[in-house]
Parts: sequence; C-alpha cells; structure tokens
Amino acid sequence: MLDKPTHHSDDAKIVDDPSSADATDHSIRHDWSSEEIQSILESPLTDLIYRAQTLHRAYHDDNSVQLASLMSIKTGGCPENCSYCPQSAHFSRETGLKKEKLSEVDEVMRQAKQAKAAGASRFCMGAAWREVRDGQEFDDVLDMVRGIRSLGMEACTTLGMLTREQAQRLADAGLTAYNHNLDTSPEFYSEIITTRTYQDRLDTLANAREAGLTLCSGGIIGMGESNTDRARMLQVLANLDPHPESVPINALVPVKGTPLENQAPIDPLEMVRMIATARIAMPKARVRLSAGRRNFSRETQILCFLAGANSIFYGDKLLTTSNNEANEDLALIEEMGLKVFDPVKGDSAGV
Ligand code: SAM
Ligand code: DTB
Ligand code: SF4
Repeated sequence: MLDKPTHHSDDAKIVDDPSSADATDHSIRHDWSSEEIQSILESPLTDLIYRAQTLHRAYHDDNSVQLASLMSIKTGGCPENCSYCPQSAHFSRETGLKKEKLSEVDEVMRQAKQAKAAGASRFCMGAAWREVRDGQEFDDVLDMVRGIRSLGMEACTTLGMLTREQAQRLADAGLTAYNHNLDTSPEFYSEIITTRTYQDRLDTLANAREAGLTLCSGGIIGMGESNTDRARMLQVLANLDPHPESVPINALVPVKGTPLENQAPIDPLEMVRMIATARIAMPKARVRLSAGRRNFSRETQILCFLAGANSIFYGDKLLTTSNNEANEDLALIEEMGLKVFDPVKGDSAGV
C-alpha cells in the first residue's frame, strides 16, 4: 500500500535561484542581459521546463502545433560562404550540389496545394540568394506569394537580404512572414560566415518589420558555439521590439563537403534547453523545432514540445536534406493529444 503524503511546512522550499524564482513573471521583456539568459539556459532541467511550460500556457492556450512546409525554390550556387550550408557555391565542388534555376510558379503552386492537403498551414519558400534583385525572378516570387495566399495558407519566404522597398513589395503581395536567421551570436558569427556582417542581418530584419511583415528569425546550435553564444543569440532576438513572431531553432545538419561536416552532434537535451529558453525569453513566439529533428528520438521530440515548441517543419524534405516522415509527425501529434494549428481559429497569442 502506498503511504499517504504528509504535508510538513518545510516540504515546499523557497528556491533562492534567480533562474527559477520568477516562474510566475509573465511580462514580455526586451531588456534581457545575456548573463540572465545563460543562467536560464543552464538552470536545472526541471526548473527550466516548469518555467517554460508556465509561460507557454499563459500565452498559448490551444495545444496547437503549426505545420510549416518548406520548398527550395532556387537551389545552390549561393555566393555567401555560410559554413553550415550545402547551397554555398564556395563548397559546391566538395558537396557536388548543382545550381538550379528558380522554380516555375506552377510547380510551386502544385507543391503548396499538396502541403495544404497534407495539413500544413504555412508554406515557406527558400532561395539560395545573397540578396533579392529586382527583375523577372523577384516578380515570379511575388506571384508565388499571391498564389499561396489565395490558397488560404500563410506564406513565408527566405531570400537573403532585402531593401525596404523589396520588403514592401513582398508585404503588398500578401506575404505573412520573412525568415532571416541570425544563426548564432554576434561574437561567433565571423567563425561561420565572412561574406556578410551581423549588422546586415539586423538591417534586413528591420526592413521587413518596417514593411509590416512578421518576422521568423532564429538560429542553429551545434556549430561549435558556446552556451554564452547561444544565450547571446537569444538575447539579440529577445531584445528586438516586438519579438519575432516565429523563432526556428535548428540543430546543425552536418552535410558532407561543407566545412562543418565533421562537427560532433549535439546532445539532444541541448535542443530541449534552447527551445525552453527561447520560450521563456519570447513567450508569445511560435518556437519552431526545425532542422536536425530527424536525428531525435520520439521522446526527445516530446521533450521539445514540453519545453515550449509549438511548430515543426513538416514534409519529407527541408531545403536540400531530408526531414521526418509526415505520417509519423501526425501520429506523434495525435499520441500527445495535441492538435494541428488552424490559422483561421488562431490561438491566444494571435499568431
Ligand atoms: N539564403 C537565405 C539566407 O541565408 O537567409 C535563405 C536560405 S538559408 C538555407 C536559410 C537558413 O537555413 C539559414 O539561415 C540556416 O539557419 C538554415 N540552414 C542552412 N543549412 C543548414 C544546416 N546544414 N543545418 C541547419 N540549418 C541550416
Ligand atoms: C530555418 O530556420 N530552417 C529551415 C528554414 N528556416 C528555411 C532551413 C533548414 C535547412 C536545412 C538544410 C537543408 O535542407 O538544406
Ligand atoms: Fe546562401 Fe543562405 Fe546558404 Fe548562406 S545559408 S550559403 S546565404 S543559401
């Protein structure tokens, strides 16, 4: 027989730890210090998940997971030298990835309809461009955006750097969100990319925001960065006002031929910690469990949802690498008793 629990006055200890003491602080802040974020990132896993869950429940009351499908509309041959990326022209001899032309609008619409029929509510189109150039190709992308919106789906693009005017044209075409990741901390950035600056990234985010687009911005863990770098990246994101509406957290997919091909895989709990910390620092955001998920067990993914993830990339392919099977993702969502996000109904954070 089980003993009945007894309640002594010292059962509930007051924890005098800055990273867990204010689990009930639900305010949206833009004044985080990186030390504060790092202490949350490194706090006991139980405290971390408790705090992330508390905030998640305060801002998202519908247990929904958004399914975002990805399509590479312009693959390879990119002039940037991002060390993680299989699409950079700098390593194309080593990766063997061929440069392709921009996809036809009809083909994009075909894939978007397929993604919608499979349950996706957001369609994200990625181009291996350093920046957008005005002309026929950009006009085609604007047609793709109009087409996706006419299906009733959210449309997201990730096309590299944007001017204010280009951002406005995307907004006028009905684009929902612009994805532009900070990827890592300002301090670690030049270890990964030397063909552009951190400030270039921030400038594009500002241009997209000024045009009225929502922002999708996050980063990658597992590139050799420290916890301080991870905390700094989250600090920069969380001190944007307003916060990005979507925050994708990727684990490096080490692609053969890229400079980071031999990088050791992360411990999956590092992903859980990163997601929980993003949830705490940006409570209203849709935190997306992104690339690298294919290597995670069912239980790791469940921990990521407990830590505050409420979106995934959905469909058999990311941009150039493979993703989890769609039917397995749907089964996992059902087993957890979660539901697929329906943008018509929305959720309490209004995202
Ligand atoms: N060229 C545009 C840019 O860089 O913004 C858009 C496409 S780029 C492929 C989009 C994002 O994919 C990158 O910012 C990076 O975060 C992510 N990414 C690319 N390769 C990756 C990899 N091997 N593992 C994890 N994430 C990756
Ligand atoms: C994001 O943060 N991750 C996605 C999406 N935004 C564009 C891309 C992941 C790419 C993984 C490597 C590949 O498939 O090429
Ligand atoms: Fe080009 Fe984007 Fe890949 Fe960098 S991440 S090489 S900018 S496609």
